Amino acid sequence: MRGKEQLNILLENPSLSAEERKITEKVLNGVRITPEEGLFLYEHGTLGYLGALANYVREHKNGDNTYFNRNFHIEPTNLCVYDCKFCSYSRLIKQRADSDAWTFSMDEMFDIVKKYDGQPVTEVHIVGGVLPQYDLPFYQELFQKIKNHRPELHIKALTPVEYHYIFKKAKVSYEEGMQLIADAGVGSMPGGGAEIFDPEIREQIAADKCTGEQWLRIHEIWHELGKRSNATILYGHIEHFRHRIDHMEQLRQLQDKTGGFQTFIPLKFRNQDNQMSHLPESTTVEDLRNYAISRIYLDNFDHVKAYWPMIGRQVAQMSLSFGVDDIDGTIDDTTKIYSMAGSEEQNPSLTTAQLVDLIRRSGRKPIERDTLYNILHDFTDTVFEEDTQYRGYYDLPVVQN
Ligand code: V47
Ligand code: SF4
Repeated sequence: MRGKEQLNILLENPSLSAEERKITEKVLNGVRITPEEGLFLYEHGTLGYLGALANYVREHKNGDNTYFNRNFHIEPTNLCVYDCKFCSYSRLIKQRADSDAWTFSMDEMFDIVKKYDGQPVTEVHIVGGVLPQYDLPFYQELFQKIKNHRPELHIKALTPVEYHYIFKKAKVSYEEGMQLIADAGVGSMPGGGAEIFDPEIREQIAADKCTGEQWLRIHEIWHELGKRSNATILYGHIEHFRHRIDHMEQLRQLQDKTGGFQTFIPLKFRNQDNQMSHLPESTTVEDLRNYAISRIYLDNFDHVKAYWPMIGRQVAQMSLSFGVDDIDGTIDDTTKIYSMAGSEEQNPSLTTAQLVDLIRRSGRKPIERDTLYNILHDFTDTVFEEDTQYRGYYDLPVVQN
């Protein structure tokens, strides 16, 4: 495998420092790195060095497989009772008359689901702002309606931010609430709302919503029900490297306990039209370094995802050489969170042919998965009739059969 050869070449390099050599040998032997070593990587790891380590881990776990799915989003509302400083998407309830505010009714959300009847999507991702009318009975009814209509569609819905709020309002415990949600048909939980667990940073950027501890507890209960979920980090704002390590350490420990996390999704802070717009965004080099360190640090996570509507399809493509093995889905222009925050992707939508092309032109294998990473189709040798408008950035020859 290329990754192993890269690491062996690295170890022959006489200019490798003693610390770099120690970490390289650990990674090669599948030994977990410590928080101090993680911090060393953030402070001293060059892009080339981190890429070699992360690519080894990626290929060891997933070979060249690069996963994607066919999905769409429903964002019930962009009004929110919370006021996260990084959020470009939400409007406070008092701004409900603004022309860019929306609140979908149950029927409107159900109409979005029906729009995909007969189309080969496998997942609906539901997440949005937090409002009192979207309470536990409302969501139970919505999920049941979707399941009755299309039982095989996987519902990936809501985060501990919403669950904490709706369970408190309904006066049910987290345990009771998560059971009710599972009974209503939710298949898995997306990774949002994690932001940064450190209480001091969290207080400054996302005061009032569920704490880091509560976020982790709700995932733990969900995993105990035999369900799977994702985890995110929001990085590149006021946090320091030590906060990123602390965040990943807490996830790594919970994963040791439950094994219920599937994917880690680093989310780059985007600075357009929010209360933290004065902060510069992280550079592409830092984004790639961050993907790589996440891949090296989270040795018990199977997958690392680059969410292309947030990072842009070019960097998503590059990230496949820095530990990433998943680039999310076709989306079909159904999410506004990142276009409103300044992403290069203003109307995020890729056809299956475009996604496949993007992955193949990075020299990897495009694999369609379902939400739980069951392989649905290997597109490595598929020739599409559709002429993809999109042209790859690494002009590797497209595999033909
Ligand atoms: O929790 C909001 C983030 C998250 C900004 O699980 C921002 O498969 C950067 O979690 N800059 C929601 N980030 C999205 C999310 C997600 C997305 C795709 C797939 C999955 C999955 C999960 O978006 C929020 C918050 O951390 N966010 N505003 C911003 N300005
Ligand atoms: Fe509300 Fe989520 Fe935006 Fe925070 S990030 S204000 S919880 S929509």
